[in-house]
Amino acid sequence: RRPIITLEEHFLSRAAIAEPNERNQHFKAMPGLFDRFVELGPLRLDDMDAGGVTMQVISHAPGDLSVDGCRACNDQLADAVRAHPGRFAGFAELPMHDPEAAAAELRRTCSGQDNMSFVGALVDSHTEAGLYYDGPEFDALWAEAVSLDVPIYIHPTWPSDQLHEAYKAPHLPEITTLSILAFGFGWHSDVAVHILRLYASGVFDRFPNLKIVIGHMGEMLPYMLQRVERVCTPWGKERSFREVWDNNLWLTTSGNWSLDPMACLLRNTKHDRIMYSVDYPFSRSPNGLKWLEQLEESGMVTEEELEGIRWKNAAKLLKLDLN
Ligand code: GRE
Ligand code: ZN
Repeated sequence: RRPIITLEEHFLSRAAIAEPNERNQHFKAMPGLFDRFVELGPLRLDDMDAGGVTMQVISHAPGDLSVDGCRACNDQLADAVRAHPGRFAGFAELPMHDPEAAAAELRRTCSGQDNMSFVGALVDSHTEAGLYYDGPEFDALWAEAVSLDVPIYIHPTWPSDQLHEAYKAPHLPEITTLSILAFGFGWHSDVAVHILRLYASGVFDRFPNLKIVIGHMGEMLPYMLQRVERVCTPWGKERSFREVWDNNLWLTTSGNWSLDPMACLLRNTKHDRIMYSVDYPFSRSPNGLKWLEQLEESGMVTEEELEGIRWKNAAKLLKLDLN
């Protein structure tokens, strides 16, 4: 069978369950999710096998963890990666409310110390307090990522209190508000806005080799790319948004099983930037496989491009050797 690597695959750590965080309650309320979420063994491997997935790059779920919580979470994940070589790899969880500690944890998990060999980090799009990462205090983290040559995956997270307050519709049930504000739409556009903030703040001028990954077919940016390029020109950065798009950003398909956004992506994004991902356990590998088959049948990509999307682009970015 041809290989598949997926890289937006989540788990919920023992540390997260131990730290009081009301957002974990959202996960408990999702039917059939919790058992698969906390597990790093047979249920996950069965789903991978059913969907033809060779290797999952596993990361934590959204929700800020303390500095100690992140360490414990990463230690738990590292054990699972060591127990399943060739099937599991790891993205670190970082305490983004403390950028220096986040940089230190990236170094600990990705530099081969402590018997760990993570391939990057996946971080929430903002801290629980609503802080984005475009301030100079995050330069220490970007510098560390560049020096280790590992990507940082920016993943949606639950709306901050400010966002929730601004967008809530008081006449709608809370779950409806949340689905509009979070997984149905809002947290995707929030990641897109975050990328624009990083660009406008000159992060990619200061760190021209920084590698950022975003999921869900590019979090709406491909659809808006031409307008962003036009409107962002006066921001006066050394590099255009297009240069950043082509050189600093990678995209995954995570749980977005339609060929429509893919058609847009294939038209305006370099094909070696596109990487297949499932978004387990929120989405299941067999559903992703069906989508991959539709993509193949559609004739939208060549055989070689399909291999890139299935695993080669990820293997190159993450320096993964499947054998
Ligand atoms: C995701 O990771 O994409 C996700 C969550 C929580 C709910 C739905 C969802 O983290 O898609
Ligand atoms: Zn996800």
